[in-house]
Amino acid sequence: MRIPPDIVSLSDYQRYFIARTEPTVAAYIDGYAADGVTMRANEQAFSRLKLIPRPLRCLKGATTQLTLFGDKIPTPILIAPMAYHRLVHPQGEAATAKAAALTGHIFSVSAQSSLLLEDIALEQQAPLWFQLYPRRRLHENYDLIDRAMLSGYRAIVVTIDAPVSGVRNVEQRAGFSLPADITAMNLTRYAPEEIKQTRPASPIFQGMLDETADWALLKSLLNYSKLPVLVKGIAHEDDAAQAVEMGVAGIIVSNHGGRVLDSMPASLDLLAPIVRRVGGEIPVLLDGGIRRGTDVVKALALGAKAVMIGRPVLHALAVGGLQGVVHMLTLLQTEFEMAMALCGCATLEQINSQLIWKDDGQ
Ligand code: FNR
Ligand code: LAC
Repeated sequence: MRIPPDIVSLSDYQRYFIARTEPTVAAYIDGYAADGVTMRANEQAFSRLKLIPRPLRCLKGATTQLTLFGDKIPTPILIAPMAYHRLVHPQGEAATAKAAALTGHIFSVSAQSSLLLEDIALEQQAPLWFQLYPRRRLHENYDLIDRAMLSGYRAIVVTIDAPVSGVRNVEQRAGFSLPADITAMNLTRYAPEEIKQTRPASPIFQGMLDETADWALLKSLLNYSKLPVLVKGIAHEDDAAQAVEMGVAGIIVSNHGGRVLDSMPASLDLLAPIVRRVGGEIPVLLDGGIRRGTDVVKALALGAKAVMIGRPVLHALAVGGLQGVVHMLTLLQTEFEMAMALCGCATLEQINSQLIWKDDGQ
């Protein structure tokens, strides 16, 4: 696939994605819950913060390298778990994994990937994490953890913020439904999760929520997994503290890209209290609205150890396949390195809250 020469930033990929993608699929991927209050807040939070650079510092030997759970990784920018990459490209997650391998980015594969987690892992060099939506039947969670471990995945991400999907009006208006040839391949071997609907007028409270994940289930997964377990979707500092007490290896501060509870604050705004409370004990990651290298600097300045990017990965996969994802990741990494250099930071440790402009006039 030829990449259009006027794609020079992540938003350019979004522009081409919207122009070229079937509208129902674009509605699913770029969609949000309800009115998009949270999704917009994610991006606005980044543009609201301003950076105050510190030139003339020594930049010799500058690097973006970090160590996460014992693995040395070249960049703090990770690929967030997203369902069904084959919606936008026939090679789906296999292409994304190859792009991750080529560029050294960790790729977090979704439980709802459109290829088997085992097949995605065949793109060996990619450092992979596996994301799990907790399932009602405990043994199925254990089976998924075993499968991920046997396939060489390095960590498990348990996503806790979506016991039900959000109010997906954008998808509904567009009439999105999953095409017949795309399924959550990892999950087809398990019996469908039955929804007991005892009172038709109340489908959510009387049916779907009877056996959703709770702290006890999280504890079971932590006891079972030999891989580090991160929890994705923590928003409150008390929950962060409880998760750390239980033994999670990391926390991903996230509002699911504004796709679940509309009216949540920007994920960037949720970050600082959580970092203050538990940042010294475990790595705290952040996702939601990262589109520029300066956004990565801002997230790290407020205490994130690393960040994840979501939609731009699917935009690039749709527009340019494997090369598109490599190109997009390279654009963001280059912007990040430029921003670090311009701010006077030679290492990730040097990115701190002193870089954030305190606008006393406001
Ligand atoms: C997601 N996200 C998501 N999260 C997760 O834990 N499991 C999943 O299967 C999915 N699926 C998914 C599909 C699509 C199409 C999108 C856009 C997102 C949420 C994702 O991991 C991440 O939290 C957000 O996408 C981050 O926000 P940005 O970067 O998209 O603004
Ligand atoms: C989504 C689900 C798959 O956000 O997490 O679409």
